[in-house]
Amino acid sequence: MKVTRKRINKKQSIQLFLPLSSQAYLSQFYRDKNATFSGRILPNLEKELKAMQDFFGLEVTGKLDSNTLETMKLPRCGVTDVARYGHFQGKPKWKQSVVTYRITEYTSQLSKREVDTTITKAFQLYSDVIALDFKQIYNGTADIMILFKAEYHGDFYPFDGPNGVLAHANAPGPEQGGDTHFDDDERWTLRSRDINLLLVAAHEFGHALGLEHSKDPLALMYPTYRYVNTNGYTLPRDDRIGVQALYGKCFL
Ligand code: TQI
Ligand code: ZN
Ligand code: ZN
Repeated sequence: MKVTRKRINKKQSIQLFLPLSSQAYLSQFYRDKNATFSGRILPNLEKELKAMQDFFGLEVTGKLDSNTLETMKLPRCGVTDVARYGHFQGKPKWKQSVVTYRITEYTSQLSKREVDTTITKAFQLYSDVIALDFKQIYNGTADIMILFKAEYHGDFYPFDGPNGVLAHANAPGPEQGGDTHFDDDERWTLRSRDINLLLVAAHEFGHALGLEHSKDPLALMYPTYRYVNTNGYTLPRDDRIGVQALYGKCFL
């Protein structure tokens, strides 16, 4: 049999490229960043398929059904859809539906009311997208104990004066799990200058809910501080996907 190779011009070659095979599509846009293909001769694509179906709001079947195939044929942006968020080892998370928090020591740089509303807003960024509620309590032990203090403040991680470490939070868990501490040697504000409390609190609560740092520069969990306008601020996409992967979506 004689094989004829047609010469293709540029326009044709683009069209030939566009409908990637399903497998190529999944491995290009849905590859689990932690998964390595070594040792897996045929990658199990069910997980990637499910991630893709979930992302596009399709029925999550893990099977290559016609809806899924059609969606794959649509033109798309070349950026991977796999969120670049991370979870802690063992994926610790809160098991209850209401997580309590208590602020035991306030900063003198803002009014108590300002701190309370800012902390509430930071938690709201998460409760808006997952089925988890946060409730402030004023006595006893809360799940998430919050304080503002400089230098030594009762744990093995004393703060370091102005700049450097701004705050830290523990991953979800019993005892000190979720506890969140703010370095009171920082200049805390609700504006763009100095250190914006809402942005740092929202970042720390990401840790307190089980998120590790993200590689997505737009993510709240990206490991460098960057001021963004906090009016009408909502949780960036990557963090939303990361936290929903742990707690599920909120359908309200
Ligand atoms: N504090 C670090 C942080 O929260 C401490 C830390 C490093 C950490 N790795 C962790 C805490 C893993 C829990 C789990 O990232 S920080 C930023 C940002 C800090 C940094 O003071 O360096 C923010 C606190 F992202 F801007 F760099 C808040 Cl928003
Ligand atoms: Zn601490
Ligand atoms: Zn962090």
